Amino acid sequence: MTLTSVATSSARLLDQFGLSAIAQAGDWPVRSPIDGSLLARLRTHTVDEADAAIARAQQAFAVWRNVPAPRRGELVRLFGEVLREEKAALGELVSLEAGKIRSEGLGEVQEMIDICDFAVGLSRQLHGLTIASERPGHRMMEQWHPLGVVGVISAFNFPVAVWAWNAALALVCGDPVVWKPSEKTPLTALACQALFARALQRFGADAPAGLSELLIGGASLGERLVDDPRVALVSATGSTRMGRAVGPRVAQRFGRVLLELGGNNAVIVAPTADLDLAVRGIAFAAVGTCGQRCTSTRRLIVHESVREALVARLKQAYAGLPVGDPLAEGTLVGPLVDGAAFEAMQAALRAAAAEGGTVTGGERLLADAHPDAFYVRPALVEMPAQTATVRHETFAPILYVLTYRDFDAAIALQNDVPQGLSSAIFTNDLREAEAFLAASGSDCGIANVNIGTSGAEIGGAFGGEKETGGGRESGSDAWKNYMRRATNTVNHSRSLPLAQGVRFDI
Ligand code: UN1
Repeated sequence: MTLTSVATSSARLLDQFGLSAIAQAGDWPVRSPIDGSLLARLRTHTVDEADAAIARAQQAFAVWRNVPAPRRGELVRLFGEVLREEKAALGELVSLEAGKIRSEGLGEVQEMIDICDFAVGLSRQLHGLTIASERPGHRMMEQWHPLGVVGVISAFNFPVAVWAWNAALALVCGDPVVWKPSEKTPLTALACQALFARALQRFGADAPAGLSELLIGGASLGERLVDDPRVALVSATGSTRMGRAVGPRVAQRFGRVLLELGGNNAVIVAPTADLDLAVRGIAFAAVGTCGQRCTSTRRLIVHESVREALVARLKQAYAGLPVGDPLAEGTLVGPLVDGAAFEAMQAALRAAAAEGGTVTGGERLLADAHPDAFYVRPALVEMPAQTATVRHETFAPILYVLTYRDFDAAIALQNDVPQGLSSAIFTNDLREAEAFLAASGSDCGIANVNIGTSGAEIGGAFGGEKETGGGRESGSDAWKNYMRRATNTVNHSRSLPLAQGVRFDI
C-alpha cells in the first residue's frame, strides 16, 4: 500500500467514524505501521480530565447498578448490532493502526461481536448458589452485585477486542468502564467510543452519562486508574514489566486486578503428530499478527524423530510467506508495530546466535519502499538448549526450535519458562494428549491438542499463570471478576439458633 492510499483510507475511515476534526486537534502523533505515515495528531487528556472521567463513571455506577441486568444486556446487544454494521470499517482501521492483515482485523471485530453476544446471554445468568444451611429454618444464598468502575488498560496488538472483552462483561455486570488504550492505537479506541455512542442513542434514556469513558495519552493516565480508589477493578493487558508495577500498586489500596501479561507459548510436536496439521498450526500461531499476539507460538519442542522433516517443512513455508501490505490480497504477515519492535527482534536474534542458535530469516524486508515501516521475514532459530533468550518473551515473529527425546523432558521444557499463558501439543497418542492436559502436564492457562497456541475463542476463560499474571477474561465464569459476591443468610424461623452449636443465652 502506498503512502497516499494509507492516507486516503484513513481519511475516509476517520470521516466515517466522525473523527476527522478530533484527528487534527492536537500534537500527539499517531502513525501507521504500514508505512510510518502520520494518521492523526490528537489532543491528549490531562490527569485532571482523567479524574473527571473517573468521577463521571462513578456517578454512572450509582444509576447503572440498579438497572436490571437483562436491560443492561440490551445495551450490549445494541452495541453488537452496531459492530456488525461497521465490522468492515473498524476492521480496516485496526489494520491501518495496528498493521494486522485484513482478515485478522476483521477477526478482531468479530471477537468483539462474539463477546457482546456472550454478554447478552450472560445478562440473564448472573446467578449465585443456594447453599444448605446447618441451622433449621434458615436459608443461605449468594448474590452477585455490580462491583464499581472498571479501569481497562489495553495493548496495541488487540486494540479493540481486549477492551470489548472487558467492557461487554463489565456493562452487563453493572459496571461503567474507563479505558486507557495503548498510545500506539488511540484511533481505533476513539472509533469504538463513537460506535458505543450510537448504541447508547438507540438504547434510550435510562443509560447514565459516563458508562464508557476514554483516556487518550501516556502512562500518567494509566497510573491514575491504578491509584484511584474509585476504580474497583483494574484490568491490564501488556508486558510483565507493566504488570509488576500495576499489581502491587492496586493491591496497596486493596483494589482488584486482572492481569494479562506476557506469554512464552510452546508447541510440542510428538512422533505420531499429523505434520500437515502441525505445520499449519505452528505457522499461523508463530507468524500470524507478525508474532505480536500474547498467544503467539515462540517455542517449538519437537521430538528428535520428526525434527528434520518438520523443520524442513517450516523453513520452506517461512521462505514463501507473503510479507507486506496487510491490506493487500494474499498478504499473511504485516509489519511490526514500530522501529523499537524491530530493534528488540534483532537484539534477540543476536543474543540467540551468541548462545549457539542457528538463525534462518529475521531480516528486514521492503525497507527501500517503506523506510519508516518495519517488515521482517519471520525467523526460525534452532537452539542447542532453552537459554536465557528463549525464556524471555520477545514480541516479534521468532520461533525457537528445541529438540526432545523423552515425553517428560518435553513437558519439563514446556513448563520451564517464567510465563504460563498458552501451550499446545500435536500428537495422535491418546496417552500423551491426556498427560499433557493433566495436573502434571502443561502449567498454562490454555492447553490445546492438535491446534496451535493462538486464536482462542471467547467462550472459554482467557489468561494464564505465573508471570502471565493469573487473570481470566472473556468467557466461562470470568464475569465474576466484575462483580462482588454477597453471602446472605435468612432466618424464617421463630428462634435464633447459632451456627457451630454456640450457646449465647441472655
Ligand atoms: C492478545 O494477544 O492479547 O487467542 C489476545 C488469541 C486471541 C486473543 C489474543 N483471541 O490469540
